Amino acid sequence: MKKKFYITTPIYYPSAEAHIGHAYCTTMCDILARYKRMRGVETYFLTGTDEHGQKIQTKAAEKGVTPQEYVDEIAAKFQDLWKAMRISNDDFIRTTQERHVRVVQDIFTHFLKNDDIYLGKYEGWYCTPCESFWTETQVGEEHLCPDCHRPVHRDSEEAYFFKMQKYLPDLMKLMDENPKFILPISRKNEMMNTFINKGLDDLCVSRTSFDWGIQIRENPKHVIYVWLDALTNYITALGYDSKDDSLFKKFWEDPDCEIVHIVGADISRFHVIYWPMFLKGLGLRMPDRVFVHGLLDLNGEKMSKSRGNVVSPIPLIERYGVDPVRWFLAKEFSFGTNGRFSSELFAERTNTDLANNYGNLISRTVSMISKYFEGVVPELKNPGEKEENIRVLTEKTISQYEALMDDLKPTEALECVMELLNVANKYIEETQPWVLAKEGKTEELGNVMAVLTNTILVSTKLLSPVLVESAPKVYSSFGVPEELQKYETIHQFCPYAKLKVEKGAALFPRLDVKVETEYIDSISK
Ligand code: ME8
Repeated sequence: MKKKFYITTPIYYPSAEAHIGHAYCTTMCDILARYKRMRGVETYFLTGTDEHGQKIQTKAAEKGVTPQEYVDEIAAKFQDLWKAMRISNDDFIRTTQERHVRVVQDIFTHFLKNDDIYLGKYEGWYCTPCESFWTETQVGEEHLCPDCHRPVHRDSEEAYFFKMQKYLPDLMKLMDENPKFILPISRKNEMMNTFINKGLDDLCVSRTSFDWGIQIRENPKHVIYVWLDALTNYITALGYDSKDDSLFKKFWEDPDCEIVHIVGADISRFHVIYWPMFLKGLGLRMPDRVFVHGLLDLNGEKMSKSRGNVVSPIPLIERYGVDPVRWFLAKEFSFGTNGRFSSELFAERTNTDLANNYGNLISRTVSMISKYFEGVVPELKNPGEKEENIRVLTEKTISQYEALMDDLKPTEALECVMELLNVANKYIEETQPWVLAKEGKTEELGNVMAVLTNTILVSTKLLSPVLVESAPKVYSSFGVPEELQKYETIHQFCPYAKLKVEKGAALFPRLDVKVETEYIDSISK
C-alpha cells in the first residue's frame, strides 16, 4: 500500500441538479477516501463542477441569467448535497475559478509551443440555429439536426487540434505495462476495440461557435474545448503551475502516492485516452488507476431529467438518515457493474443488512448485557472452540476486507463484514445465552457477550467509512473510549471488558416495505 492516496470524482456538469447517480460516484469515492484515512494513509479527495460549454450557456440563456449566475446556483446545490451525504472531500474545484482558468491557458500555451497542438479546420454537418457541428451518424441519412430536427449542411470552421498519434505509443505502453490502469479489467478490451484499434483522429480542442469557455490567449476568438478544460482540474486543484504547488508535489509528483480517478462508463474514454496523452504532453506522471463504475438506473429505465425520472437523495436522507442511503449505494450492486435503484430494493436492502443483521445483533447484545451483567461488558475467560472459531473468522474478515478495499472492491469488502455479522447472529442461536443464564453458567455466558461485543465493534470499525452517522452511535452505546475506536486496535481480541453499555433507540428500525415503497415512489420524479 502506498503512503498517500489521491482520489477524484468526475467534475459534474451543473446543467441540472444532482441526482442519485452523481451521489453514487461521489459516495463510493468518499467511502474509499475514508477507508484510506482510517488506515493512516495520507489522503486527498477531490470533487467539483465542470462549468463551461455550450450546453450551460444555452441553459442560462433559457433561464434569463448569465452563465456565471447559473453555475453559481447549481454548484452551491451540489455542495449542499455533498454536505447532506456527509462527503469528506478536501476540496471542491470549479472550472470557472481563477486558479483553474489561468493554468488551463498556460497549459494550452505549452501545448502550442511543444507542437502538440496545431491550427486546422473542423469539418462536419452544421446546424445554423443550434450553432453546432454534428457527425455523420448523428445527422443520419436524412441529414437532420439531432437536437432541433432541422436540415443541416456541410461546413467547416477553424479549430485547434491535439495530435493523437504523437503519444499513442506511450499510451499503448502504459496500458501494456500496467494491467490495472483501467479497472475493472474487462473495460480495457472495450476501450481498445471500440476506440483505440479503430484509429484515433486528432482531437479538436477549441471552439469558435460560442464563448462560454476559457479563452485561448493566442487567439481569443477561440475557447478551449470543454474536455481539455475539464480533465486538467485534477492537477489545477492541486496547484500545478501555481505559486503554491505543495499539494501538487505531495499528491501528484510523489511516486509513493496512489492516484485513482473514479469515473462513470459514459466518460471512461476521455480519462483513459485523452487524459494520459495530455499528461504526456505536459511531461507529468500517469495516474495509477482509472476505475470505471457502472451506471444506476431507476426501475430499469435510464435516469434523466428530460424523461422526468430522477431520484434526489435529499428526501431519502430526510426520512431514513444518510446511512441507509450510503449503504444502499455501496452494497446493492458490485462497484464496476451497472445497477438499479428502486423503492423496493432500497427498503429491502435496509432491512436485510442494517435492520435484521447488524442492527438486530446490536440490540440483542445490548439487551443481554444489560439483563445478565448489569450493563457491563464481561471479560473473556477460558474461551472455548466456538469463541476461537469466531476469533479466526474475525481475523480473516479483517484481512479480506483490507485486500478488497485496496483493490477497489468495496461492495465485496462490505459483504465479508455482513457474513461475519451473520455468523455472530447464528452464534447466539447456537450458544443460547438464555439457557446459559438459567443454568448459571456465568463464565460461558460472559464469553458469549464478550465475543458478540467484539464482533460488533470490529464490524463497526470496518463499516465506519460507510455508516458515518451510526458508527459513533454504536461506539457511544458501548461506551467505547477514543483509544479503542482507533483502527490500530482492531486486531486485539475482546479488549472491551468493563465498558458500560447503554440501551438506546433502535439504530435501524425495520422498514415496512409496502409503506416505504409508496412513499419513495411518490417522491421520485
Ligand atoms: O460527464 N449512475 O459530467 P456529468 C451512476 N463534466 N453514475 C452517474 C449517473 C448514473 N445514472 N449519472 C451520472 C461529465 N453519473 C463531465 C465530467 S470529468 C473531467 C468531466 C456520474 O455531470 C458518473 O460518474 O455528466 C458519470 O461519469 C458522471 O456522473 C457524469 O457527470
